[in-house]
Amino acid sequence: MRGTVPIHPIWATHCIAAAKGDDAIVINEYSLLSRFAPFPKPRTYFGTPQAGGLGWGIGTAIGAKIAAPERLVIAVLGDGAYMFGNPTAGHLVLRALDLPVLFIVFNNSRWEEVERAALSVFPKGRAAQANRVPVADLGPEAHYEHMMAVYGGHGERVERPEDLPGALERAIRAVRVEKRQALLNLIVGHR
Ligand SMILES: Cc1ncc(C[n+]2csc(CCOP(=O)(O)OP(=O)(O)O)c2C)c(N)n1
Repeated sequence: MRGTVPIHPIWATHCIAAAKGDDAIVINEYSLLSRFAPFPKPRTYFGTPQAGGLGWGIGTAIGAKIAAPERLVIAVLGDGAYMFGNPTAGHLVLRALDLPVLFIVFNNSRWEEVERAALSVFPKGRAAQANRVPVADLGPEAHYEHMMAVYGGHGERVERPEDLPGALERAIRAVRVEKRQALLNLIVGHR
């Protein structure tokens, strides 16, 4: 997994688990593969509730940071989940309150979950014959790291798996030491 390009979500999960520390609060809207990330301390991991519609993650991360401003809060989001979470408002609020959160966007330029559902129901349908599945396609690829230029944060795009540990270290330093929000735009492949 560690050499796979685009970055494999298992490698990304492994690197996040290694970098976050035991006390961090992780808000996971789908993309972190939690079976590959141990959470030894209670109340450090929050996944999407059954009632949650897409877009739950950003607001939840803001709430967690307000509740525990001294803790590192990491929001792991798919690009679809990020987009649905009203990111411009979310980043603005964090900046206004001076509460930095680390956002890690697993950017596969698609709603993979929707793609998977369509193909499982219609394995020989039109979607299966398309290079890019209609309705699930979020391309062309977006440069979400630039959102941080708008809101005074630290943004990086990560394409190579070997660059991820260093990028996580820099982003966590930006949040913890510089007190700036941060966003890593990880270009990832299929789960
Ligand atoms: C309000 C709302 N609309 C649609 C859905 C259906 N839905 C479930 S997962 C998903 C796509 C998530 O995309 P992304 O966050 O990019 O993760 P990926 O599936 O690509 O890993 C969608 C649209 C939903 N859960 N809630």
